[in-house]
Amino acid sequence: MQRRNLLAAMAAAFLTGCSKIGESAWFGALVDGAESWHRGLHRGLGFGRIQMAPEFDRSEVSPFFRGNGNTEVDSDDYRAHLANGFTDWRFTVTGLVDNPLALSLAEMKALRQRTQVTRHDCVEGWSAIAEWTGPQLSEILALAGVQPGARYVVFRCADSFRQGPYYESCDMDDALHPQTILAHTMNGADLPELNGAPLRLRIERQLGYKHAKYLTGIELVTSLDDIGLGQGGYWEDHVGYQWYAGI
Ligand SMILES: Nc1nc2c(c(=O)[nH]1)N[C@H]1C(S)=C(S)[C@@H](COP(=O)(O)O)O[C@H]1N2
Ligand SMILES: [Mo]
Repeated sequence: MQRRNLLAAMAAAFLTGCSKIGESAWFGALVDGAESWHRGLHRGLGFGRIQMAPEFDRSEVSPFFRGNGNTEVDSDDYRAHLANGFTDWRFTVTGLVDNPLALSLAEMKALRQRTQVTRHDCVEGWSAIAEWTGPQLSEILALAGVQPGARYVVFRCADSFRQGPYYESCDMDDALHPQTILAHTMNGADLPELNGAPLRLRIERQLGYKHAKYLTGIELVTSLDDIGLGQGGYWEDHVGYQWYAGI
């Protein structure tokens, strides 16, 4: 309905001339609507097939994978966990689930694992290929039993920037995608602090900032309105990055 109104408004605007584009209501609607168009188009192009991000050969792994954003976590709690190999660390699954979980790293590693060699693309203009291993997010969601009202997964992180802790979110389509994994292993070794120890999200059809590092847990929610400033992620809230960062 919204799209039909928009198309009608665009048609009307073209008929009457485009001299005042910036002032017209439909221009604002187009800009606001661009993100959902992107999501619809990105998903729609697959005609119902699951769209997989490209995977590479182990021989194509980049010799150096830089750290970006926070590359250390400035918290006593985190430093204590790092010092003892994350043995008492727990990954929590809360919100709209039948069975809230608190999984140890050993438990995460005991689940069925997926290994994938993928390219990370950062909006700041660099890319790197690495091999990632961890359970699929879908496996953890199945264990927890997602309740019908859940529409988004919110990813909570141990690190903070000036305005508060980093966080991210995705919808159920990306959450259940086969290449969406919680990686504890990078290029065959434990994930280093630089790249998000002990656990980071790999959400391969989206840009770098969606790949939350230093995970502490996830929350299943109906709406993102009450999470942070309501835009679904730290950079979305504070610098206006798009929530849907499909590539
Ligand atoms: N918790 C947390 N996750 C994060 C960030 C961060 O600063 N904190 N930076 C994001 C950005 S912008 C990118 S490009 C990648 C960088 O991952 P890397 O440090 O492994 O290169 O992590 C993303 N996830
Ligand atoms: Mo990034």
